[in-house]
Amino acid sequence: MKEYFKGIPEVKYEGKDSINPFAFKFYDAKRVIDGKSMEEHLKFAMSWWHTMTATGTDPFGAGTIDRNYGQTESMEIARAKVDAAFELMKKLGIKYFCFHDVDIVPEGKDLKETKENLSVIVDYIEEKMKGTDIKLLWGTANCFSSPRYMHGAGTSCNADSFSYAASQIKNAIDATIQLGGSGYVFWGGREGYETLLNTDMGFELDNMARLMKMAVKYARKKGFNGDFYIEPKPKEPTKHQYDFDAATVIGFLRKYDLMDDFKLNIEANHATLAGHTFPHELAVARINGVFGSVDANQGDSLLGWDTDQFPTDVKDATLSMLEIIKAGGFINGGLNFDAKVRRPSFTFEDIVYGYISGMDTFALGLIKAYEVIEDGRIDEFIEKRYASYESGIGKRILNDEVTLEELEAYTLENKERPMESGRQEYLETILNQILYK
Ligand code: XLS
Ligand code: NI
Ligand code: NI
Repeated sequence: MKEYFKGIPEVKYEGKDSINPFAFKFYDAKRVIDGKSMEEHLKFAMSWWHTMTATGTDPFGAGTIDRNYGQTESMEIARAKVDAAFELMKKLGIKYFCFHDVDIVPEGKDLKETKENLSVIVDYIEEKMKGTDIKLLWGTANCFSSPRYMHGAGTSCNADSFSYAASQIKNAIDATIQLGGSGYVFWGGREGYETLLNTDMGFELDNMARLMKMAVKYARKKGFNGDFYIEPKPKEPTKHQYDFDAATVIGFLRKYDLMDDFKLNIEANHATLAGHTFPHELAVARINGVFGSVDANQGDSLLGWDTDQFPTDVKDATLSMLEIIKAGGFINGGLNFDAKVRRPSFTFEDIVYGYISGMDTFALGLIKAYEVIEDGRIDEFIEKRYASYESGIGKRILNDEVTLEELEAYTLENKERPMESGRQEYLETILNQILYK
């Protein structure tokens, strides 16, 4: 079998003092933390699009990265990509992957040909998975790149585009089921609008929900019992994306009665584009019972777009892992690196460095999150902060036992209790103490 990532050994854990560039400094897959190994906690996944397919193009320039894997014919390239992907996952010890239909196969001249291409490559991937412990985390359909989706897919004004998207989704669901995937993602790349001058927003959202309901009905009929996910993003490519943030998506799911089948796939860089933090979006999903999966990456505070960099911010990873742990960890979901190397980082080694840095960052985040939990001072502070609800009037409020009139009477009769400090600065020193010890 041809080797693509030449000269790159299997990446192993060597500890924090190692200077071997092809070793993990913090990710020790089998190390057990709170009854689960690190690999079970983190469920790292490889994104096919950024890792196997993206060439480094940007709006100002051509690709810098060769993703043809020594082949010239498109189906041969697709096959070689599968070989290279499995080699990379094995070398990195990554057990999951995620894909869009068009990442794994070339689009044919029509739907029929694309469907045939898909079936050939999905069979090949299935074959390749045998004898490995590599699994599909989730599949999805790219209903945003083709010109036919210029007005949207599920939200298009053109019923034939809606129908084409539905067909693509059907085939991507079939592929997901065939490969044993535990999730199916909707990311609404063109589901939004530029101007209300040409848009009936209510009509478009009703149609989006129709498409999702059809997808659920079809997949459940075919025996899929994994999760559907919506991946919120506020903008890019459209100005107003309908799935703006976690809270907006939850409102949509409730309105259209989709809460039983859908969870959220929270992406770090999308959170920051929405003016939130990644932990905030995770917390919104958690408290509404729809935390599902994660697209890990990071943006750049000076650039206003989805730069999809490999995550390197340990503090952010720690606070995010705290939320994920509180949400009960990953069940059907996992931690997909929706991240790509920078345009000048065009070699195969760079991809490996990208994954090593992302995996080590989240391994450290996991370790530090448990240290924060074990330390207990932050959780204890939060708990105590609400102590006025443990007895007296506070308890009666929590028990829904009082009315506005009763609260007025209580307030007239009683002296207000003194304020207590929020202690943010003190809590920040605790976090730093744990992060840098
Ligand atoms: C784009 C999204 C996309 C989804 C899958 O910004 O992150 O990559 O994860 O369609
Ligand atoms: Ni994503
Ligand atoms: Ni993204």
